[in-house]
Amino acid sequence: MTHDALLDHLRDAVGERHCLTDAALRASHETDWTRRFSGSALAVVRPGSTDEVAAVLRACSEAGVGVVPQGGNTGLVGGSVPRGGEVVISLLRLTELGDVDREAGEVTVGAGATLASVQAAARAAGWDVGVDLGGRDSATIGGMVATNAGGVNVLRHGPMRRQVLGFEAVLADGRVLRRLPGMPKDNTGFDLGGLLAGSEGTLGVITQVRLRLVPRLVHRAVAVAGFPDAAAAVAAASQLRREVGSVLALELFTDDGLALVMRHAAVGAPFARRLPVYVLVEAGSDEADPTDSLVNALASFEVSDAAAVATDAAGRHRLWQLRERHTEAVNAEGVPHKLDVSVPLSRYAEMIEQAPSVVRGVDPGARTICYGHVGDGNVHVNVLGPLPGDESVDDAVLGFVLELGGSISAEHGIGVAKVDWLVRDRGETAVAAMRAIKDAWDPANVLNPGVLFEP
Ligand code: FAD
Ligand code: 2HG
Ligand code: ZN
Repeated sequence: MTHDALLDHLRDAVGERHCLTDAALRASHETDWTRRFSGSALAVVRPGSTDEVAAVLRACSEAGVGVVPQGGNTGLVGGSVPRGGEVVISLLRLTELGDVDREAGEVTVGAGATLASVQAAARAAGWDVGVDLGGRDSATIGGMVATNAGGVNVLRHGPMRRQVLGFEAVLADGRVLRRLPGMPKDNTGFDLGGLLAGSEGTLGVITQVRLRLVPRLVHRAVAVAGFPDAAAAVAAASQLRREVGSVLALELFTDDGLALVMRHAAVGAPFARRLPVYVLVEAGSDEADPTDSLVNALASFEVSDAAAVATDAAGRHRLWQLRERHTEAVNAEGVPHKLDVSVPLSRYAEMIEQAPSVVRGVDPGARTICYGHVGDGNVHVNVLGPLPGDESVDDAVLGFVLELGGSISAEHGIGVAKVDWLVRDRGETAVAAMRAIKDAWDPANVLNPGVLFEP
């Protein structure tokens, strides 16, 4: 099939208005959030139903043209944008929110619904979504399942895969896999929803998700405390986890990152004294107020004058901004190399302290800013300076992570950014097993070619 014939099929499938070929209209779909990854698409299509998604996939399969699924385009490993010549299938019109099942604590949502919209619906019904992350206003549930997103509450509720009870997805050849609503107990062979979680658009296009919800918390308290070094901060985080039973989030950032956030996000310091490393902790409960146990635990830290606690919504939000706005503050300084990794907790402080010198070892002029979810052993190493295509700092940091016994991707996935590293982390046999699944589900490699595996 020629490209012109394919475009005719795509217009028939989704309607002329939703098949974008004009360069200006395609542009926002062709560059990722970091601006490190971009490519041009043959077209961007915006189907409005599962049937239209299926028609798009059938046409692209027949034409032998690759398809890049895209939700909110907040992914940080380059998997949501074209490499050159593919059709981008944007799921942003699939925003339907089903009624929240108040008894079961479950809801079925369209893949294009944003996390914030689902949180609002769940909260209005006395429930909440188990995963929360800074990109909530744009990140979609489909994208979050596809990347198995983690975020700030993994400690309590696990990543996105754990929230999936049921799903609907379209395979590369247009066939529809559906297991809706899905049951909390469903031992009927392979967990296909679990397999789609973390498949990064390479196995199927997710069109609906049945989510398990978690109880909405009535009492919440947030604190930020400063420490003289990463080892003291990690030790304090462990202590908070042991002593404050209702810990929901444990985050870490450094004074370099705080300075960036204060510069770009117009947020004030949490307290007068500046220290090299900070821990943000949130505790939450639907029964008892956790403030006292949090304050008691903080009082035992050596640097007890460098702590701020907030219980009201505005104060909690202010403290959270210090951590959440790192991503945009880093972006405001340049095009970052983002290395989302995890290491055993016993090596976490070493990772935070050593990452800048590992980077300087290959690029003396580069700047390194580290922050992350210390409760999960997850560090976000952000490097500013190297050109987007220069992978030397990526290689140095990821090599160091493997030496520490960690994982080269904690929560953002592999995308196109870490394809070369997948086999070094998981080994030949595991990657061959993944490849066999990919070949069985998508033998012509239509779905997201170049993501997870070499094209
Ligand atoms: P996209 O970026 O559009 O796509 C991501 C991947 O999923 C791509 O490979 C794409 O092809 C695939 N995909 C998208 N939709 C579908 C679908 N319907 N079916 C099949 N495949 C699909 N991530 C975390 O894990 N934790 C965080 O704390 C976190 N915080 C963030 C904060 C900010 C400010 C930003 C910008 C990003 C953050 N992220 C975080 C990364 C990002 O938000 C997540 O990866 C999110 O899951 C991506 O959702 P999305 O809808 O934007 O997907
Ligand atoms: C976060 O935890 C996100 O803020 C983004 O996962 C991480 O900016 C990053 O590198
Ligand atoms: Zn993160």
